[in-house]
Amino acid sequence: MNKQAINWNDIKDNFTTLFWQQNVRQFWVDEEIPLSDDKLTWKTLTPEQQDVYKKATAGLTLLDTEQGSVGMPEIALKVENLHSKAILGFMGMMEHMHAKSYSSIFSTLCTMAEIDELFEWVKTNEHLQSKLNLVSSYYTNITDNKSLYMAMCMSVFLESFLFYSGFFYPLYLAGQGKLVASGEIINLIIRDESIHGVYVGLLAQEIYEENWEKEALEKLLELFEIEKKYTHELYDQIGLTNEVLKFLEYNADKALMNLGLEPYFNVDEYEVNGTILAGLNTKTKNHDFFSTKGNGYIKPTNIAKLDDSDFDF
Ligand code: MN3
Ligand code: MN3
Repeated sequence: MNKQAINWNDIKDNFTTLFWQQNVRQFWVDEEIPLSDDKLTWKTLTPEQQDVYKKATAGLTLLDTEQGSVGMPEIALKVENLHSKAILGFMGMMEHMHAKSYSSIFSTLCTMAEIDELFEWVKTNEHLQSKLNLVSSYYTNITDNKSLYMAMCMSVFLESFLFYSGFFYPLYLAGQGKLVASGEIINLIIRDESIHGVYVGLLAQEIYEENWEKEALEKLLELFEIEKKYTHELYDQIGLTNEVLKFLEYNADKALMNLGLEPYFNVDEYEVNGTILAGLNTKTKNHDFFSTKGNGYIKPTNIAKLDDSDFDF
């Protein structure tokens, strides 16, 4: 079959350009966020608090590694639209930036021995490995539209739901003025994941056929069972497990909504820990995730303000 070149002068939908531009505007590099100020705060944390922080971000490193190396490339390979492939490729590149940025945090806060130990923990943690294996089994078995849809659902579950057990603690501390530089990186990552979840969710909705939502919800609940165990393992030692689980339910609903599906847990915003929501509500800071970059990170491009109505297609 003859190969088709991508033609950016012939775009047939009304969201490709918007998502391409927004992804490019949000581009950031970990080396541009100075982290050394966090060292002082780090020393004031208890060993348990440090343990949770390290494991939460190390777990995120594993998920981003897989999303950049397998998830985004596999989905990009299987979608037909050339512009979608381009956008997914850009997003996959950012996954590698995310994974790399956690290593910048580690090298600021931890010794080399601690870092080695942490990556060994990731490799051997049962719950972390089993949730990732479940997600990844869908990435590597795309054979038709249904399996492509399910792979997209898993991608949205990963980015809009599963990441948040890891984001919780950095947001929680940043909300109290602790480790704010690392928190800034987390905020930049969350802003990326937000747009990724919305975009892959839209691609999934384009190929959706009736009754596929049943299997999607089943998988979400299966992931939630693993996530509960993971959350207990991490957060029991600092007594935050129930708040993390509530936050996970809240984000699981967001993931379902990104896929155009009904929310399942129906968690109201006020049930979520206020410090976390303050950390998430990027509008209270210098950046909202669809317009500029983070505090102190403004690149002089032609930045246009977007609002929710830009995403009604
Ligand atoms: Mn990522
Ligand atoms: Mn992502």
